[in-house]
Amino acid sequence: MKLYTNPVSTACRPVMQFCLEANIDCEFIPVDLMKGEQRQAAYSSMNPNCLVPTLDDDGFILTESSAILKYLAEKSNHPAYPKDLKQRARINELMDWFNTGFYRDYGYNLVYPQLFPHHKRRSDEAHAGALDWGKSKSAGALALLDAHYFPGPGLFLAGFDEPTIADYFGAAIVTLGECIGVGLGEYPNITRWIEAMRARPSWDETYAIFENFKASLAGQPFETLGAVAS
Ligand SMILES: N[C@@H](CCC(=O)N[C@@H](CS)C(=O)NCC(=O)O)C(=O)O
Repeated sequence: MKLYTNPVSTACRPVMQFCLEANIDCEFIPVDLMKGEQRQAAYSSMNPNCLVPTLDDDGFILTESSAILKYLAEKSNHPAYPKDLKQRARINELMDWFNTGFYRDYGYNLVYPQLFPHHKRRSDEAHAGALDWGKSKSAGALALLDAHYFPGPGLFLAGFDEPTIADYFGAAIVTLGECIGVGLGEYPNITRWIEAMRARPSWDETYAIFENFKASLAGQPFETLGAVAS
């Protein structure tokens, strides 16, 4: 199998981390987003969205990180995507919550408009409005995540003892906020969870390039939220 990917990408890191931890035989093929390789015909013929990641499983092409994680976990019969109907439904619920709810407000209204010129809104007023929306909705969602989605006894989402694919997926989105200095100190359950995810054997390898990217942003005056963990 081949995964067309870029480790700076929030959508790619969960898939890469899961492949490494599940020992999935998958070659990572880098796609240079800065050079626009995602828009060149060789890539867009596989993924007409011109976005990473894309999986090629012996000619079966699959896009969308959430769908790729589910496919890989199912194909490898991995417990990170349990067979039990209700457990699986809970994991799907969490992945949808992150992907269609939290990420929209946090990524596309708070983090990305401050990092990438093509995400900046067209007027100062519209830009400030987006950031206000992003801050208020994201703060509400983080509080909800902290209060409701770690019922225990396990450290991971939905109370699992070991990470599921929802954890790989959600942790990449939550830690994206570190680029703009988001502090999670007021959310004890999220803080413990992110610490547990950072302690995973493949975290450092998966997140090394992202850490470099974060370091390159240090000292910039971002609009952010939250208290730094003490
Ligand atoms: N819903 C897609 C989102 C993929 C996505 O937005 N990828 C970004 C990187 S995080 C990308 O390829 N950006 C390149 C561009 O915008 O040209 C997924 O989960 O796979």
